[in-house]
Amino acid sequence: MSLDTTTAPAAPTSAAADPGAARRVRSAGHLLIAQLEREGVTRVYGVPGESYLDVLDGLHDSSITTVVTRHEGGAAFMAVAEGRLTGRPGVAMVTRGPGAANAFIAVHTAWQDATPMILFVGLIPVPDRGREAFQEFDLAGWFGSTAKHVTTIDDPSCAARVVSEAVRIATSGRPGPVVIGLPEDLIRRSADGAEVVDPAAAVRAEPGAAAIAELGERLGRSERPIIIVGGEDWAAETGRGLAEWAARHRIPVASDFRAYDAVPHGRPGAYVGSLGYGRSDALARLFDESDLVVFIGAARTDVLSDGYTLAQNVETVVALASEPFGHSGRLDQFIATDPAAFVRNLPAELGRTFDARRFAEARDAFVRYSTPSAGGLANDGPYVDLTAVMAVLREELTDDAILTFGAGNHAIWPARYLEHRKPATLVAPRNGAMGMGIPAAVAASLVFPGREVVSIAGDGCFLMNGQEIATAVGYGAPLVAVVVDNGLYATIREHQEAHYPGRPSGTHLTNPDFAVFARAFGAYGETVEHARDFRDAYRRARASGLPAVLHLRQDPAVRAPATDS
Ligand SMILES: Cc1ncc(C[n+]2csc(CCOP(=O)(O)OP(=O)(O)O)c2C)c(N)n1
Ligand SMILES: [Mg+2]
Repeated sequence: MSLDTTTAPAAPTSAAADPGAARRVRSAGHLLIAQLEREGVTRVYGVPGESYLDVLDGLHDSSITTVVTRHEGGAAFMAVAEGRLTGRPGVAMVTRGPGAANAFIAVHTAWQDATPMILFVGLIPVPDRGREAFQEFDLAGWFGSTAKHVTTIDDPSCAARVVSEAVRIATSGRPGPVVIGLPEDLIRRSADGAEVVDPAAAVRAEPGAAAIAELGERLGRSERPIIIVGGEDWAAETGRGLAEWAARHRIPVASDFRAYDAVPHGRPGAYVGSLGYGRSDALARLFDESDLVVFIGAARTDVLSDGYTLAQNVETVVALASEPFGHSGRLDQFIATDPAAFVRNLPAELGRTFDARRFAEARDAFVRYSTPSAGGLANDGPYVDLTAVMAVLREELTDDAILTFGAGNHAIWPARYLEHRKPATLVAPRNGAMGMGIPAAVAASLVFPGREVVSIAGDGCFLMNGQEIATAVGYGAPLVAVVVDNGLYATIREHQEAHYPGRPSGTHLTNPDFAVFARAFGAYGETVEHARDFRDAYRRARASGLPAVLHLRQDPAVRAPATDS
């Protein structure tokens, strides 16, 4: 244990001589780490700073693994990914102004995506506050509108309580990020004998019988209901249970943007696709023409409703663990519940079924839309057909393979064509943050060693945090990154072509050789020239046991497959 002898009481020479000594002299920084251990945290991600040395010192003798990353954006995205995959807050640690600024993108992601995370930020010493001290910044001013809670440990004896409350706040109700400031001088001080506290359980909301009865009445009156799922907390039995219930009653189940893994895509066959960017026209119509929408863990946001246009005035029930944040348009009933409790409380039988033809057509449309053509496997040209690659990946991926991506057109292919059979198999930012895919894949691989982890990355997205391949190599995280190199920020180029035809501006990229780049990090790197070579390349990448990058050149003229044609 390290002590700041200027601030901690002098320790007796032998703990045996004074058994209470170890307790009394524990610093706030060390107590904070002990509380994280008590909360079950096994891993933290971070870039060090001199502002939180005592916390780093506390990690030295702890059971917690410190994953040292190359950029705070990488660290904080890894924490978000861990939160998404486990339902427990992922933890990141960064230094003051510059470090906090780098981590900001992931806090915004956790905020908009409702994902539990805790960000610790080293701060300047208390006496220096308000003096434009080196790297000083306003923690609450920066994060106040983008976190569920922002606080600073200003009393060393409160360190454990603050950490425990952060876990509860991050996981209860609508999950989200909590930011905790650590003044450099304060965390070195003695915690004054304060001890770890019992971990606080997340608070869960159960739907009342009256709410379920009212929902039953609404379903009784409805002819064309649809269920839309989203958010966190979809355990396997919850997703499967809902899908089976919906299939029995012939109610189609769609998902929110990037919540594709909430219910199984295959049997029992209730899933009809995802709304949001890349959605099919058939699904948008089904949603718009429904007469009752039941949201579970989701709300009618702009992304899900094509910019506040779809199904705005349809009878609507929202079942959510907290207030219907971001909901637009009509709202007839709000049920405070997490998805598991909601599904558990559904009446086993409604005593009726809905239009079997509507249900079957919606399902057929989904199957058609989500089945990739393997035709591109025959192509000989200089570019790789990504749809054919998806056809191969669909066959290669195991049931519990974890898929990650950031943002860009390349993400439309896996979203459309790759199946999710189990929950917690997708990490992708609902706030559209580029640069999440690679750190998310690193975290996924560390949290679930042995599981297959694949990231589909654009050439733009990959190099926003692609340096975390070094972290993957350093910690042994054998993810496979498929880099789609089209020499463009193609998503934005596509918008330009629509709104400013013939005037491309600021959307081209000059790329490295991504396979060589990977090898320079000690990872496996290979360029795949043709789609038909992808399967073997993928198997070689997996067999290498290393983090791997497969580099694919995509025709820059190809646009995202986001139409029903
Ligand atoms: C951090 C961040 N910066 C900028 C954007 C705006 N943006 C959205 S998609 C995109 C282009 C993505 O390029 P790439 O990863 O190469 O994918 P492509 O569209 O070419 O498939 C940009 C710049 C964003 N969503 N996130
Ligand atoms: Mg690109």
